[in-house]
Amino acid sequence: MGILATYEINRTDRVADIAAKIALELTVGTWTDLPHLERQQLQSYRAEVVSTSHTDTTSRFTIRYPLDNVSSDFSSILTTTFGKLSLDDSVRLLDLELPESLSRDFPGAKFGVDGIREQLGVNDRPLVMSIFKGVIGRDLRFLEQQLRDQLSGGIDIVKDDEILYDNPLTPSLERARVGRIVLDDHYKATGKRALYAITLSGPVFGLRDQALRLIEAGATALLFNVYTYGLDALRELAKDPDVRVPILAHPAFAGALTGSINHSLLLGTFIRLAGADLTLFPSPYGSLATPRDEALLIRDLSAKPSVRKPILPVPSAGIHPGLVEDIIRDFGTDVVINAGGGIHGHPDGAAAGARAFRQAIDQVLGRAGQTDALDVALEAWTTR
Ligand code: 1AE
Repeated sequence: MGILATYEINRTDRVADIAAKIALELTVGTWTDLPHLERQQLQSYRAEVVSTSHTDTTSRFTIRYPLDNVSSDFSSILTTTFGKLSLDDSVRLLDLELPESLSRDFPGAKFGVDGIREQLGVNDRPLVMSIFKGVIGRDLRFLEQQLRDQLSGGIDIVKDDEILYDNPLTPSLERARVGRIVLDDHYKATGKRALYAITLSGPVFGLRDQALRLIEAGATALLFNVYTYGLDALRELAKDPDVRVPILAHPAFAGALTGSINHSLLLGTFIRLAGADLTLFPSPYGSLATPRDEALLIRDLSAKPSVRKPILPVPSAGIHPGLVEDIIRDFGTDVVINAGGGIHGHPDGAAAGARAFRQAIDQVLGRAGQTDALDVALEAWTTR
């Protein structure tokens, strides 16, 4: 029992000594001997090195931290395991494992893969998500039309851009209200359910109230910039029984941490522990690429058997219909294909952009169907 943290350092000599020193420092809190420290006192609190290994140039070691050293939240767990240590450029945090005894405080996603699929009534293909684009400086009427266009092309989930907060031209509560009308109209006309994730923003202590106001006003999902608010903010929202809509975790700002924490830990393990239903991350294909092995690890960590529900990986950024084959090959069908520019930049408009993605999925899954919108997209984005 305890928390297991695995680190990497850029050296291969004296690894056992260094690991033991780190374990002691992160128990005692300082670098030097303390006259008042007693062997007895440390016995049940002392972190211990459980393994070390090395390659030609780097070493790894795992330290187990007693549960008694932390409280049941990200803040204390991350401070104990990688607080001051994160400021040492030569050390990288690779992995963190919490014992199942903490699952009451880290219950994970409310909906997960099955819950989202059930809400959307889609079980046999990847989901398609699109992102509002170019909405800053435009009013609600513009936003409403963009939403209608995206849905009419067959989108399952529409999300706000992460840079669209509460603002005078398109206030979040109005987006929730208008969005719900559009989603309901779409359902009446097509029998197809869809979700619209609204950016949850504003003062940190008011997030819960704001989430409840948005849901009351009609929000069917929330987009949350988790690394600007903190993992515990997401965990509290996801755990809250009154926040009864799926939460999409956006990776904004996570890149500020990837210098010393792996992408897969930040955007896979932590996000699933914190309770998001979808985790967005840069795909391994675009210019903003996540290293391929790390992106595939996020896929595996999202689905890994656990007491927590599996969540949906959302490889994003620079996605266009020509990449659908790669995405399905690498991520399978329990994935969300997410595009902003790849929808709105379609030469025939957003509805055609959405249709192109649905047509690409049908083609890759070997289903017959039209390819008119797809052909135009491929011409635009794969032959340049
Ligand atoms: C990594 C998240 C991607 C995202 O939020 C976003 O807005 C992508 O936009 P496009 O698809 O690259 O235009």
